[in-house]
Amino acid sequence: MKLYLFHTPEQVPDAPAPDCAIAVDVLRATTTIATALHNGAEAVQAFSSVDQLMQVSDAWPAEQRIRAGERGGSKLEGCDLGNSPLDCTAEYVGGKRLFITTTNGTRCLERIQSAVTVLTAALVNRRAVVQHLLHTRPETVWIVGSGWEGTYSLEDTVCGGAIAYSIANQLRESSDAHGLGAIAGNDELVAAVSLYEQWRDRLLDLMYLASHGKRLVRLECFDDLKFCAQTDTLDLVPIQKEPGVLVKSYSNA
Ligand code: 3SL
Repeated sequence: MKLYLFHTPEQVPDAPAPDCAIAVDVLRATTTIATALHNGAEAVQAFSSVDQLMQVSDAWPAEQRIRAGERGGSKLEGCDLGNSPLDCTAEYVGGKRLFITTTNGTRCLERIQSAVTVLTAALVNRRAVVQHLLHTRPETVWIVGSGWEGTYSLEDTVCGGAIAYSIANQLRESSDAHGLGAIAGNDELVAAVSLYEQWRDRLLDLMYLASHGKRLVRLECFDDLKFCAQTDTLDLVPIQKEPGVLVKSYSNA
């Protein structure tokens, strides 16, 4: 298994699609997706375009759909929700399909949707994603940060580092490989592991340091930052079942 980290969807090469590609948007799209599926949403359908989301969701029974839309951190008019994972309670999303569009996260998903397997990861479901990778052993894995409009983001990189750190440790422990040296596909991945090692006990502090964290602080999303900074709290893996549609899988499925 070789892991490659790309900081933004723009950095993803035009190479043949990998066996597995993972979209990461810790603040907040992939945390929201994991939370909605954990709390019983039937599926999450992601769109980069608002118009397309409205068009497709219009064809869905109104009582079985929720529209979540965010741009620049704020809720879009005409949507039921913005992009706060805290709004995705079991009472609200249970049994429903969440149609979602966000500034960067859903665009990132679209960029990698032709990979053989497509997953989403956040800090909250890091362990489940790691277990899924160790169980399925894809040969090539791309971990793709959503960033912010083409630029690097600390929170996505630290999550990629957290995934790689855990895989390297577990392979080392079971002595069927040699840790990071055996799995690192590019320099970005090694740097991401160092970032995680430095901040692993202060992830909430890192969220506050991150430029998008500061944007969310300006919008007073303090509880969201706290929720998104938690590690290994949700035991599920969002997996693409058809382009743009994610359903719940578990780590050993
Ligand atoms: O960029 C995105 O896709 C969003 O997750 C941004 S926000 O956290 O909802 O502001």
